Amino acid sequence: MPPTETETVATVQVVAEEDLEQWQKDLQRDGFAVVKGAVSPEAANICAENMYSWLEGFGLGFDRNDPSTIHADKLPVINEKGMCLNYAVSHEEFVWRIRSEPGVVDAFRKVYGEKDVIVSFDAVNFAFPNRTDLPPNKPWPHQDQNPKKPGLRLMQGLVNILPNGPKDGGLIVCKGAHLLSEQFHKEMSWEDPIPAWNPEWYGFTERGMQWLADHGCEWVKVTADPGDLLLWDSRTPHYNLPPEGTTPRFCIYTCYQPVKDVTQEQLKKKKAAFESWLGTTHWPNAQHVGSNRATRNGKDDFYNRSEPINKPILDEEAFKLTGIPFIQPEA
Ligand SMILES: O=C(O)CCC(=O)C(=O)O
Ligand SMILES: [Fe+2]
Repeated sequence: MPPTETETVATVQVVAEEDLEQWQKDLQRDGFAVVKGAVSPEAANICAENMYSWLEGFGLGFDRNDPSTIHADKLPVINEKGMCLNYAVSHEEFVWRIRSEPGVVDAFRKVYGEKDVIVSFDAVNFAFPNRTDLPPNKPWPHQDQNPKKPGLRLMQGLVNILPNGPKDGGLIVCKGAHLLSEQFHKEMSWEDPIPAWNPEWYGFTERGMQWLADHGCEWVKVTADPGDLLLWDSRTPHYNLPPEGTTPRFCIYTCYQPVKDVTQEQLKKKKAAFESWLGTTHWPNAQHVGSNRATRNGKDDFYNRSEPINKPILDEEAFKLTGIPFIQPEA
């Protein structure tokens, strides 16, 4: 079934300007922001250890202390963008721990002005430097929102896990372009779009990039410490850069949506995804549900698995983030 469109509408936050924290002001003005220390450095460090152990646990030969083992043959399938999408990784305990960190969830509650939010069952990023065994990670500027649906509809997020300086790869955003998004899509609608795999996606062409430059928008590589939460408006053009030094770039994608923007049908789809340990995109409303089948050299990966190795233990608050408790009993 192709991914469906979502029914969410723009969410307007009614908070007086003087009550906003600095990062909220940055987010409104620039289309991105960093919430420093949303997760403690200790918790980020535990997550890093778990992420390395998870990779080593495949028994394919990857060893965190031996950079020569950074090779596709010795790792689960990770694409050139650093994304690992299968193997039920979206539901590993280390991922859920980050997703349910109060500093992360509360930032989204503030953004939306809503207490009841649900989380995406998103991918994880393991980007290692010097990956000559993979195709190059060429720029892939895009927005994760249907260009025909203007307004703020989704805030995206990721928790940065390792030190991430200017040369360490990771998120790069087009500053302020979220505010020009509607104008951009009106003026560029004549152009043949890059085929979109999902209606909630739009790829910027060279002409689109020129438009952004002509309108004074600059691209900014976001830097962060372990435990920082990076937020960006889904209308903000963005992609990620490969790390150029010796430090890998690890992150956990964490996107939340107000429950009120999600239909009962979508919540039921979400429940089914949770019960089968499947992932979604950044959209928490499960407009697209993925699979746990990675392919290696064109065949199903022998190392595929359909359950997380360490299943998450969700308390009441964390379980609410699945959306399941918001499903109304049938009349
Ligand atoms: O890895 C990143 O920083 C960004 C990836 C991306 O495009 C996204 O999460 O929407
Ligand atoms: Fe994206």
